[in-house]
Amino acid sequence: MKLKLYHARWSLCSQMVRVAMAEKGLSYESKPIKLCDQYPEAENLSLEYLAVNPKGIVPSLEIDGEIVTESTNIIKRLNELSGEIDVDLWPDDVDQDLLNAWVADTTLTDGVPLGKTLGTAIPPFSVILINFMVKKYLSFFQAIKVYWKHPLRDRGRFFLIMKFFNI
Ligand SMILES: N[C@@H](CCC(=O)N[C@@H](CS)C(=O)NCC(=O)O)C(=O)O
Repeated sequence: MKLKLYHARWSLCSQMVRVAMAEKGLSYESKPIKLCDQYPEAENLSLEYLAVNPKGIVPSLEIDGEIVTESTNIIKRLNELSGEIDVDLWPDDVDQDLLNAWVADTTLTDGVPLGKTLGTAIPPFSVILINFMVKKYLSFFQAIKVYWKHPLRDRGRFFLIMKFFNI
């Protein structure tokens, strides 16, 4: 079985998946993606990466050619695979509605307003770091490009605002 993980070093969502893979003892090909908030290359907005994940976000996992996106989906899917370590990351002997609700509450979920759940309360803290990176590493033109190209319109707007203001 061939696993390829598209991820970014500072990304918490990527980190969740990296931890899950380490816990299962699964080895994988690592494909670091230079995110548009820090790198002018903005690899997450490249045509090549958008073909993998049309939202232009990480992580994404390729399992023998099949693409799985969204950290929680990825972890659920990873649990079906056998690695070197026999561990159950998504137990089915517990109330699934409760488990799903708990996971939804602690995950960064698109469409949920920031601060509404525990998971969406985390980004406002990392905003300071992202704001710093955007100001330091993105030129004016790159910030405009991100604004135009980002498939998640809110994020494109957010990065552009960060270039000029402190949030
Ligand atoms: N709900 C998604 C969120 C993924 C996400 O927002 N990833 C961030 C890094 S933590 C990202 O790709 N940011 C780059 C961008 O928005 O341009 C998941 O859990 O996988």
